Amino acid sequence: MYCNQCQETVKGTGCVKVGVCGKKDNVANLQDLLIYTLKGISYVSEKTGENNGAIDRYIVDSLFASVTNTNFDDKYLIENVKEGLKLRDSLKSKCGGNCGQLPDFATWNAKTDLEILEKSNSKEVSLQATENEDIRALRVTTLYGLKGIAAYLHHAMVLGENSGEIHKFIKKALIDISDDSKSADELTALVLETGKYAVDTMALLDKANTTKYGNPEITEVDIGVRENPGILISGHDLKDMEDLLEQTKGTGIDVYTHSEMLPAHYYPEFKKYEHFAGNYGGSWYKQKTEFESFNGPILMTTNCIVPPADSYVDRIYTTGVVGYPGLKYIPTVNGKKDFSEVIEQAKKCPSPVELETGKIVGGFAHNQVLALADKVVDAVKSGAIKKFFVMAGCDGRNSDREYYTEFAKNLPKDTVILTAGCAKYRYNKLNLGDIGGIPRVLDAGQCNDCYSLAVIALKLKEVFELDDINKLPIAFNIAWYEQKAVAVLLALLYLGIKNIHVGPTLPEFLSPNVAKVLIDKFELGGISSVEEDMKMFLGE
Ligand code: FS2
Ligand code: SF4
Repeated sequence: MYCNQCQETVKGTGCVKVGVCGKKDNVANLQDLLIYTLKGISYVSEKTGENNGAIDRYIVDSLFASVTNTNFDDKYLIENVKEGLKLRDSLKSKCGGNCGQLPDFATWNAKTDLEILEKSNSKEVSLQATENEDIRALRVTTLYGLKGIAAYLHHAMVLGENSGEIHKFIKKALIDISDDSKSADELTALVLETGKYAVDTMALLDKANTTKYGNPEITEVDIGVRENPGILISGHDLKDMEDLLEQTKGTGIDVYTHSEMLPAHYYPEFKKYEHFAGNYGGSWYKQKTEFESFNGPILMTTNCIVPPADSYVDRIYTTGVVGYPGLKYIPTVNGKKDFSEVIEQAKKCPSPVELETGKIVGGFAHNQVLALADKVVDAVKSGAIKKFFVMAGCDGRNSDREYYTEFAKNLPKDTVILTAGCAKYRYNKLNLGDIGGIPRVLDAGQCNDCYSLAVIALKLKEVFELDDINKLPIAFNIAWYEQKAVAVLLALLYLGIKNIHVGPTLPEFLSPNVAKVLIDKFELGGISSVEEDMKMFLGE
């Protein structure tokens, strides 16, 4: 195995024996083979001009399954590869067995699981197969951006929104990153084009979420517990959230959110459920202790799942593209998910152990912030707000992320943090106060709601009649972990935002030359110490 797709990769070398995330070598290799299979499907689809919804869905879900902390199940991946080969070969039949010269990813085949495993271990399948480090870096940057796009597109599709243009781009990009004739310049352009489609996909998901569940609004979310037994739901899938709330109505079971599901509380449509009790715990990496003390069943709708501890392995369920060997899985049958097994188990469980009490405030997505625009603009004009800090993105296990807590604590009191994603858990319980009634931490929602932060920035640019978004009093100090954050970063670059600082470390998969291009063109930077960075951001 070789995997360097997330921030926690073993520094300088990538994960080679087992992932820091817990991914085993066979799973890492099978994920690479799945990508190889997708390249074959995309290639044959373009060659034959044939395409259909099943192929698009398959590509999107397979890319999503390979995102960090999503699917650790080798059997799922083997079955997925088999399905991909069938889809590819059904496309090939459209050219009557005469598709011309085809590359290996469009022709290879396997009859047994063992052959699939052997192929997954071969050199040509590895993402490292590209020898030139700059070409390799540009290819994987595009691929990781595509994985993030696919995750967001999956959610939009679940809610009935779709885009042929985005599917078309994903297939084209999968072909281009396999095409040896593409130059570094062409691949650099492809990386930036990936950013455009990341913006489009986040906009599509925003439309899907707000059309179905209303616009997020200012909401106080309880972080204590009630007396009933509960079900904890994590991940990003709002349709699962809705279905679980519907199916638990009147059962005496309370529903709590964990990690990235917290923003579900901000949507008007979910407020009607009296048993929607609050948020339990913090960000994804704390699940080993927090799932234990929760006492009831846990439903993982997307990443981030970590290898479960024995103390709760019998009460954690996966669904959608999430997988972990041995865990119970809730399938979709005739377009529906039946959570009755989860609910029945919850009835037999003790109520959750209280971890904390109080409330946190969120719901500052674009519609809500724009409703407060006059207040915000006045506060900027009067000097009450000197600067906004976009501190969105991901959280992670490593202690160096304490930087973000310290940074938030040390920000001057005339600054406001704009956040989205699980990065918020580093500072959303600090009680940083408000500025004339505007909270100093404005949480827009999940990581995909970084789109909201971009919409807010563009609106402020318009209100202040600026010709360049970079003239706004906004600094970007972003934390990344997995590939959705790569898509978000590429989206921000595409929108022309410069001087974004990314931490706790810059992506290992960028070669020195590719990193230099991003630094020169976009003034992309890393982080250093809180003190140094504070001076740098505040221009002192
Ligand atoms: Fe956090 Fe994990 Fe949101 Fe990422 S819960 S790092 O999946 O996508 O953000
Ligand atoms: Fe390592 Fe991250 Fe890949 Fe897991 S996803 S194997 S931690 S680089």
